[in-house]
Amino acid sequence: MLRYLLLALFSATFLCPLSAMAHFQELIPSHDIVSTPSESQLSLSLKFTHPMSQGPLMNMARPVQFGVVGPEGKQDLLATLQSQSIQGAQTFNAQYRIKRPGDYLFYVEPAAYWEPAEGKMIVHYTKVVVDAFGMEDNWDAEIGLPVEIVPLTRPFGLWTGNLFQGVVKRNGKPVPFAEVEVEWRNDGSITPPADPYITQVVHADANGTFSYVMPKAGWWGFAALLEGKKPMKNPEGKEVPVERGGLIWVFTRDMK
Ligand SMILES: [Cu+2]
Repeated sequence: MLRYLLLALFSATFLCPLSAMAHFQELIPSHDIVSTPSESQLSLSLKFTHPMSQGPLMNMARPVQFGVVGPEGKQDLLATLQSQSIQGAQTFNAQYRIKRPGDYLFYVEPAAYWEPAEGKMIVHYTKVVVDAFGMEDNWDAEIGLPVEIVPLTRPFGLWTGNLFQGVVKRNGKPVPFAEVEVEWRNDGSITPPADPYITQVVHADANGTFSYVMPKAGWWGFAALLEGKKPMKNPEGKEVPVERGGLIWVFTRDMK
């Protein structure tokens, strides 16, 4: 009996319902734009979840890389990660103080996640750009992640209804016709009328460029999903395919 209870609990916590298959690594800063010194103490939240469905959370092991590319160059911030358990899943938080004007590209390479429901390992290289004190000088920089979305649209200061465009790159080269999943980070105000509304899907064009108009205020996650060229071992030691995703998060505000 206990065994079944534990199994049920485990499934509820760590397996994903079929209607919420799109996993998104979240990397959400407390401010997307820093304009006053009081906003310069950022906190960043790292969760592996289903943003439009508001969960469930998947367990994150300690990330492989976490850092920022900013006016002082590249900084390793792995040691600043604080782990936190929410609904039985591990998540992370970090604090970062912005000291100089410029664009700060925060990024994470999470540990590979085993998704039994899809029979694959998942690695979502994720970034978010915070602009400080109006410098706007480096938002289109490439961090050099194995899969990365390079924004063509400046990824901050966006209105609701703006078009977001980016180029999907693998090892620095555009990926023609790459699939990009898009989700809005639901605050509870939207109930998707049917499953296809949970995750929007667009393809890049022949040059690897994709476009999406964001219809609501809040955080939008763009996930370019590529199949890794080499398999990876799952926790049982079996070779399985790897989903290598490149994600970027952008924030929109209503014009009012
Ligand atoms: Cu999931």
